[in-house]
Amino acid sequence: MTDFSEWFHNILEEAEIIDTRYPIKGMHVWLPQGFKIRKYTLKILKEILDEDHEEVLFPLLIPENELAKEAIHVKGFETEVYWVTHGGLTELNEKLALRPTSETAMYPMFSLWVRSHTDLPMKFYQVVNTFRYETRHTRPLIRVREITTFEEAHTAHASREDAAKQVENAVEIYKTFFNILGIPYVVTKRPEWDKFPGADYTMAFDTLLPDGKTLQIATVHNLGQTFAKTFDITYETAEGAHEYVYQTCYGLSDRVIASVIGIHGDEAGLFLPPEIAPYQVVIVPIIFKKGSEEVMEFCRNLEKTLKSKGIRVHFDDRDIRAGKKYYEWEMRGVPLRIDVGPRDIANKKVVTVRRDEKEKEIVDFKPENIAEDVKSILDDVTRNMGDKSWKSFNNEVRSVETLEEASEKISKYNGIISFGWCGDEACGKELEEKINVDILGIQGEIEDGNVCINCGKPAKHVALIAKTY
Ligand code: PR8
Repeated sequence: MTDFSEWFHNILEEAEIIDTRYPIKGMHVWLPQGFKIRKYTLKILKEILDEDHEEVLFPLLIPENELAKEAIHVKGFETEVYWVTHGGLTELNEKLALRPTSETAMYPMFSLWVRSHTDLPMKFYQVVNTFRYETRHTRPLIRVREITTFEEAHTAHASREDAAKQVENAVEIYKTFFNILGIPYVVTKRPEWDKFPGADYTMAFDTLLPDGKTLQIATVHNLGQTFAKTFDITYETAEGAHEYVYQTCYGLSDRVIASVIGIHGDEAGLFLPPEIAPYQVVIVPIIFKKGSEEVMEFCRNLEKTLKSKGIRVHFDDRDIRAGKKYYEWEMRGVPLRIDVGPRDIANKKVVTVRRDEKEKEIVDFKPENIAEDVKSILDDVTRNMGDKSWKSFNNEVRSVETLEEASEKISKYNGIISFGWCGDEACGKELEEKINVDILGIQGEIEDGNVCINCGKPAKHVALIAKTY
């Protein structure tokens, strides 16, 4: 892929994922193909969250006085909020914000709902659209002004320890989710100056797009008691005392779909993990004049059999060249193709072609086994996609000993650089400026004896830097 940005825009259009021609900057239309990918992606995420969260749905509008209550939070979002000022011709008494995120919509209600320690923990999530007037360069699915697929979870707990545990749980939830999609990531604790407005600390997931720049694909925030104090969310302990709750929130967005597209795609186009592919299998008849009805009939039956076993399959019976069909389904990312010709039927075989391996494979055709055979190939495709993407991701994470080395590696390859850092804010910001990168965050403690690559003082953490989206 020579120019990722160009490739990405082309594929969104060619594979009919979204239409970017909507006449508002940063707002796009999901087309049927894209919408299906989005739907199946959300299905996976919801299944994981539903295990111990309740799904809810809050209003889109937030009164100005609620949004303004949490000073640090509102400061962080003040340049990004869209305002509703009129109802028809009437100017509203109070401006209403289009939610940029829903803390200030939800927490006044949490204050009404949380009563006793028996109400805790409380874990809610919603998938909604949020609006952020982004001033940086917008890009479809990557930096949008209407985030159409904003999954946000909000939890309340009785103790600091429980909230910290929930942060770890949420990190595990997102790991499970990204692993299913074969999206590789690093998890870091964001530096103080880059944490969520109002949070005690922020854990973030970053992946790498093919141009070597990182994309933040999910964040998990420990909110401590900041919002609980602002919105008066208290509970009665077993002993009858009244305490503020501890809170966390975590979320992700359309960027997940951008990552799936970017990470697995190639020169031939999209390559979708079977779990989220609108069609997991496409059947292509190879017909010559003679015996063509027999082939069509066989394909129809095969489609029926696979469908009845829950496989998303499509029989492409259009009267066009098979080669054209191959090209088109490959571009649309279908993970598995099955070709059927008269000779195959006679030999009780079908030909399978995986999107990740161009060689054909001859599979024995037994009607009672074929669905299982196909499922096992699809599972193998999923595994292979994850192995491949992690392997190339790991190759792009480089450890350095000096600032010069960091600078050289970044300008040569981009990617992620790991190094020893003292943890000091002024030093971190200086380093970012010197070599024009962002500190993603810290990954943990470092062995004694290491020094900070910027200031030379003892290093406290392993930190990561990258060029970021
Ligand atoms: C929260 N509150 O809001 P966060 N376009 C696409 N994706 C975006 C954009 C954008 N303009 N801005 C952010 N994201 C917390 C947690 C409720 C849930 C994605 O956190 O502001 C990023 O992947 O960090 C980000 O990690 C995620 O939304 C959550 O946004």
